[in-house]
Amino acid sequence: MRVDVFSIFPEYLEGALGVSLLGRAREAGMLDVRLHDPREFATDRHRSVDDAPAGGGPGMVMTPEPLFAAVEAADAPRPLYLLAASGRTLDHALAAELAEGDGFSLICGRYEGVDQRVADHLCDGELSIGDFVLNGGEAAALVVIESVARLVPGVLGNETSATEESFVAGLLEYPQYTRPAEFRGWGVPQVLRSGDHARIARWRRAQALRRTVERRPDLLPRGALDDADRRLLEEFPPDAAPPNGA
Ligand code: JEW
Repeated sequence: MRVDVFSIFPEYLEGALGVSLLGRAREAGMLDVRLHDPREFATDRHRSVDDAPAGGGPGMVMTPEPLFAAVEAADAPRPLYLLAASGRTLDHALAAELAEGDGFSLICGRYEGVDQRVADHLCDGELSIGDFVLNGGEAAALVVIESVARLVPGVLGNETSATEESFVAGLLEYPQYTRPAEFRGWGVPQVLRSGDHARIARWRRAQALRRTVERRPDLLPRGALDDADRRLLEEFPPDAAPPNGA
């Protein structure tokens, strides 16, 4: 998968893209991330990439010429998205859609934003990562790349985990525990130490269901819980007292 990113702060992205899952995927040749600095395509003697807003107002706006030139020189893969707080919000379905393709590209703005002609005549769409304002598109680009790359077959080390986890199943994750079996008096739930794998699977699904109902009911289509789900929630009531009475 090829991902081209356009940013005046390529070093901001390079660090994060070089480590852990993304770094390994790039080294293994599964992920071909190319960073492009539009400032290299600025033509004035100060290498400017911003100018005053047309019509007046505070701050600066990114100019279209260096961005168009950088995208055209790179022959950037499509779709090409502008990161913006006003874009379509990224979710699992969009990440999965992008992971199915051979690549995509991202433009990171800075300042008060990017000249509208970049969105209108260069990009295929605008992407947001949530309803909050960042100082620029770089942090959002990393979120998009990480969420997509881990769905690309062969990028994640553990092939099964991306399909079993939350949002794929449409539910929040069940709680995870590890050793020690007791930490400062707080135990690992007894069911997870029982060795009864069928019961563990039922407990985990009950936890995922209850968490989703309580924390993110918007994720559950109305009437999504069937009778089997309701029986599971009854089998594992919330805050059940430990069997040993501790
Ligand atoms: C985001 C790119 C470029 C994405 C998400 N937008 C905007 C804006 C900014 C400052 C003042 C006014 C408007 C900051 N900004 C960005 C913000 C992406 C840019 C400039 C972004 N939140 N924020 N999901």
